[in-house]
Amino acid sequence: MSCCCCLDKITNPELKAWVKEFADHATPDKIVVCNGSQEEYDALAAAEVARGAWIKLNEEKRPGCYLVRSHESDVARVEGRTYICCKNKDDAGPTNNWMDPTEMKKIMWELYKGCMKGRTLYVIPYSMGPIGSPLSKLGVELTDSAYVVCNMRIMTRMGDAALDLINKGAEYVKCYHSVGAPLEPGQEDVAWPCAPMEKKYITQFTDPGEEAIWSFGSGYGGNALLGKKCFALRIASALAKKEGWMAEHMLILKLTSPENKSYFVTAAFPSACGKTNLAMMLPTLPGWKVETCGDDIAWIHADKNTGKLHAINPENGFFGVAPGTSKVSNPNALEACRANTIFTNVVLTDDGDIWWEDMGVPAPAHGIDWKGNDCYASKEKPNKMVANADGTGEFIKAAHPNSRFTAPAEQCPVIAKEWEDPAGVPVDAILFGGRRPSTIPLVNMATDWAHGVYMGSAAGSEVTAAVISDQIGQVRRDPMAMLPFCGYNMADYFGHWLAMGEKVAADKLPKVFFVNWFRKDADGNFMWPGFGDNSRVLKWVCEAIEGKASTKVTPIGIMPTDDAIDLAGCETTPETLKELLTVDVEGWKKEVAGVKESWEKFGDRIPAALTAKLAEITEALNK
Ligand code: TSX
Ligand code: MN
Repeated sequence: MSCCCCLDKITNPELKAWVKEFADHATPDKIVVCNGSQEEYDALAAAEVARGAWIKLNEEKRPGCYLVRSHESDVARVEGRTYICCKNKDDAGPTNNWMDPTEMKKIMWELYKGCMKGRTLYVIPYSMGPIGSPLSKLGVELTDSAYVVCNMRIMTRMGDAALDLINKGAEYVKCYHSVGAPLEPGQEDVAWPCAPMEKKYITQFTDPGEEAIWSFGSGYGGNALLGKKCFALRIASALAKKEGWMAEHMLILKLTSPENKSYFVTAAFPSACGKTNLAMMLPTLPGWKVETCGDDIAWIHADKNTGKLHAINPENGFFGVAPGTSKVSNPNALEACRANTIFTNVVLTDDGDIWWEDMGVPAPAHGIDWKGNDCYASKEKPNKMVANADGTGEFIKAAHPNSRFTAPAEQCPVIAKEWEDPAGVPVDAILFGGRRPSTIPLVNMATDWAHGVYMGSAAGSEVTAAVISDQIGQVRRDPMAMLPFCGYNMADYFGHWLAMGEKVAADKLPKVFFVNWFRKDADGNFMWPGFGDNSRVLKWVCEAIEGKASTKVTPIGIMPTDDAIDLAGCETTPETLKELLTVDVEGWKKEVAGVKESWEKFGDRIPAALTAKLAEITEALNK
């Protein structure tokens, strides 16, 4: 191994020794300590283009943009291969894969042996949260993937500024990542190296003082960009429990009323509920404005100065799902990825631009699909693509359903000026939600903090035909949208939520709401127009925060009266709204029973205050 002089930049002896130890074991050809500069990024991207792995997009249409196609087997997070490793299995809880830390380290250290042969070891120092904010946390990722380096540069504050802090002695989380595909001398590399499924591991070590992330075998998104799900959610949630703050799977938005009063709202929804769309929404209500602070993760602390809960977005970019992102659903996201963006697994058009399903523009006559095959506009439907050159035959998914754009947050046209405030933004409201075609009303406010925690624990989405067949119509619970991301026992996590309610005065706590944009009528049509019209619900949320909303007390919470949601200029009829705001008592009895059942796997670890809240709601429904 040619040990390069740039290791001299690492003056923290502990960091240097750790890098050297891993390099001696993984045996890369060389080591590069990343500085985070544009030049470094450009050179890495150019090298990937030169070896045929990346495609530079049309500089007029998509300046500074690239298309990458992953291996067909490496397209999403791998929950079955994701582990929480701590000494005590019960501390990981029944919803996480667990292995003993010593045993896992033995397995993975063996996998890392020689794994970077023929490759470069990149050292990525990074900050989750603005550089130097007291709420930020540092990490160092060692990786053999240039794709990871470039994506981490967009998604985190990466490079010299973070290294400076670590050199000065700041704490950091140690992260190993390898695609798990060593190159023998003379062996030609493939475009997207990765390991077979049985060798993939995404491991979080969560014992206090032992926090670390070891990832092997996958190059994709949440498996490989270790600052995001692995650090900012799994490791951070475990740290937050210990240190008295919260790491949540939440967007953060700033809402401004026509009276020019601003509110900060966080929201947690399971996947496919449109979190990024809500974070960047264009309100249809005149005079209302939504600006974005973050679209995926919120770190929340009790603030000593304001006495309120404050949220920061630890990320620096958006790693958004491409299909469905359109001028109608999210014009701001489209603008954010107009330039300086990495696209993964979308369609390449003949003019060097990109396309995906439900982009709101007709499919190109010809393109290259995410697998690298020719695809063609369908003759039958101009918004779909097929594999046949004559435009006939079955529709294909020309962009992978989990295809992504990696775009700098600062490019979002409605990024809030507060988005990098080192003190975070004061949280006025927390929304939970899910895709619930029946029973769950459009909006419902918690009576108190414990009720809000109950609401979060009950979140989930109904399983649709697109997923697994034997569960259609059933609710898949995803408490606080954290099921795949909580770094410890979720029953203890509910307890931590309850404890956070004690950290600030009751009147300074955010109000908690449950929303449902996805109710369907008997014919299967959506009853609520959603998207920008959700501003009508947010208006009521603000009125409720001010104590000026028109409300009714119901067995399930505090709800708008039938005329309390502003429908001016909205296609929804008052009759439909009334239905969206009716408590379906029989449906709710089943709902509460479903929540209770979802708690069974936690045994008596479920906090008593939550059991009491469930009993209270049940009793009110039976009255
Ligand atoms: O993101 C969505 N939001 C939040 C927007 C701020 N989606 C897309 C979900 C997939 C990521 C929604 N889909 C929303 C919503 O509020 N609502 C729906 C359901 C829906 C879909 C289409 C229509 C109405 C509702 N109407 C027409 O297609 C004309
Ligand atoms: Mn997410």
